[in-house]
Amino acid sequence: MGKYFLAALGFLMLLTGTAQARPEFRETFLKFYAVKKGEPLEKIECQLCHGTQGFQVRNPYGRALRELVKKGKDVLTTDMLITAEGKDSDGDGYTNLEEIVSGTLPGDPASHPKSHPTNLPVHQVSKSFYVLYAVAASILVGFFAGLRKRKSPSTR
Ligand SMILES: [Ca+2]
Repeated sequence: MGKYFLAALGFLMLLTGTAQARPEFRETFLKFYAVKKGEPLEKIECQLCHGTQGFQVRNPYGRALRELVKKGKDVLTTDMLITAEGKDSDGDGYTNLEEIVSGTLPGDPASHPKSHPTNLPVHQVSKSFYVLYAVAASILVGFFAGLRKRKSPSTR
C-alpha cells in the first residue's frame, strides 16, 4: 500500500506542479522587461503564458518557456527569457522579443506589432546558463543510457 500511496502522491505533486500558473515566473518576466503596471503585457496576467481555456493549457510562448524551465531547476531565469527571445513562438512572423518590446502578446498570433520594431535591446545569455544546460543534458543522456541498459535482455 505504501508504494501505491507514494506513487499517487508523486503523481498529484506532478499534476499540481505542471497545472498551476506561476506568479513568480510572471514577476521575473515583468521585472526583466521593465513592464509597467497597466501595460498590455501586465494586464494580461497569467494569460501571458497560459491559454484562455484554463491554466492547464499553455499558449505557444508559455510552452517555449516551460521547455526551458524543465531543463533547469523549476525556476524561470532571465537567461531562459533571453533564449526564447529570438523565436517566433506563436508563428505570427514577429519574434518574441519584437512582440514584448511592442507590448503585444508573444503567445497569441492574433496579437502582433504593425511592423517590425527597430532598435531592439541586445540581451546576452550568461555563460553559467550554458553550463547548466550542458549538465542537465548530460544527466538526461546518462539517465536514458542507464534505462536502455536495464531494459535490454540479459546476455548471461
Ligand atoms: Ca510572434
